[in-house]
Amino acid sequence: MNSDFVVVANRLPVDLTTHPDGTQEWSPSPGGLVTALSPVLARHHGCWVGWPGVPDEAPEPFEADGVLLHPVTLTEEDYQEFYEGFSNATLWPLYHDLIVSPEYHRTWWESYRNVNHKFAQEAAEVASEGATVWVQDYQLQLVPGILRQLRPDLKIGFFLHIPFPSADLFRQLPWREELMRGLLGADLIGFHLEQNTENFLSLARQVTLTGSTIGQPDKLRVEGKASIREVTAFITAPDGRKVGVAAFPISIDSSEVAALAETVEPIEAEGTVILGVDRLDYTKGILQRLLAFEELLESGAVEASETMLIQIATPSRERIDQYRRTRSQVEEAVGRINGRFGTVAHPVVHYMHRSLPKKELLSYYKRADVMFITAYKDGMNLVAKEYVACHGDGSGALVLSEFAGSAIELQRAWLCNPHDIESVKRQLLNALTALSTDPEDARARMLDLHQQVLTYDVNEWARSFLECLQ
Ligand code: ADQ
Repeated sequence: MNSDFVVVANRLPVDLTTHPDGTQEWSPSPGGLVTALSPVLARHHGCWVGWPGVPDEAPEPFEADGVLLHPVTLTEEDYQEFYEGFSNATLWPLYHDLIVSPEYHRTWWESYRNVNHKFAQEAAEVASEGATVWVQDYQLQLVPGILRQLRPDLKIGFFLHIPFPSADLFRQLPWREELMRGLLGADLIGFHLEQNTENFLSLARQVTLTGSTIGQPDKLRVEGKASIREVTAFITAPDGRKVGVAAFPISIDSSEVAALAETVEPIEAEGTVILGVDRLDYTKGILQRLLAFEELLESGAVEASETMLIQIATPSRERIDQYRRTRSQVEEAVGRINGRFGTVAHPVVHYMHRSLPKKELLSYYKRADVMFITAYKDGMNLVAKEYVACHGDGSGALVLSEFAGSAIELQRAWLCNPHDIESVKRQLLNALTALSTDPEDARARMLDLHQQVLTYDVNEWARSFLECLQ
């Protein structure tokens, strides 16, 4: 069956469960993106093209919650070179402003190109004549260009979920022209922020694509400037098409999260609760957060017997060296801080290295007096929005890195610079102090943030992108 609306993403929204008797079953794994796109997928006989998450598995296309799921098979080698290698050890650090050094390997790039071909071919097969195809994220930046060649009839959108770096950084990439050409296969390219969009436009002004036929030889024509949820900037692609570029800040299904939060009890905990929730990734600044907390305990500004920091860290990309290193640094710091300030009855840091069911996560958000987010760099950071969505009563406080995309919208959070430990300590203390000495101000801040998150939800994100694409 062919579809009028196709989503292409690295992962299919499914998990493979193995039962005790050895039988296996695919079950839907709902996330923000699925929630946002489900209504559109349902309306248009939609199809989701993606990798099911297990190397060398080749399940037949199947239906889940009314959406046709079309698996792309990745071999173990693809997984290592395309996913762990080029996507997560080259592009991820490059796009997050070199928090660690990107590795450039020609074999990884070849694998990235091959896998992008696979995805594009599968999408070309399932899309009906004139269909809309929405390609997601940094793992698939060549797909728009390949798909355009295979199927010039399609309307193609691309959205990047991570930051787009400054042109100076991007220009390091040995394969920058081909990657740029891949992206320019889309009709509309979306980023979270105006800043990401400006970075991309500035790059387009600099980069030379061999074989270009417009304007000055080999130079791209760039018009207009970045804007949010409307397209006022265009790049003329080498084949003469105008490609729209704009910012569409992603969000969560805010009213659903708020409603679900109403149904859960906050976790039971004594004293003041400070909470961190992240994938265990070096971009999230978890170690820096622990160090700031440790210094506050040391100086006596925060009282160990009355405070706890709960850090929930989802295991992530565990075979990549930098991730292993980050994990051991975090765990060492947790051990040291508890060794110095904890008691048997009260470990001052509670650390969980696992993923929690959504409802359970919400019970932590609800209880937390302060949500503590110190990412060095983050495309958006949905955790900040989830926390705010759970505090419609005005309780709680948000300490947020100014380098998280969400800081642009959540200006009334206690914004900190994670590279400056004094700034992190100061804003955590300011948040704690406001809760006890100026609760009215703290409440007004949280209600403002809540209003913002409820107004611009993930449905608004999908609607505005798709409307612009049409
Ligand atoms: P991530 O880097 O994964 O996403 P984030 O936006 O915070 O970062 O989303 C994480 C999601 O995972 C949240 O929905 C959160 O609830 C969930 N999560 C985190 N820890 C969990 C745990 N222990 N148990 C269960 N769930 C947990 C990338 C980009 C971001 C961008 C998003 C969306 O890096 O910058 O905001 O995509 O575009």
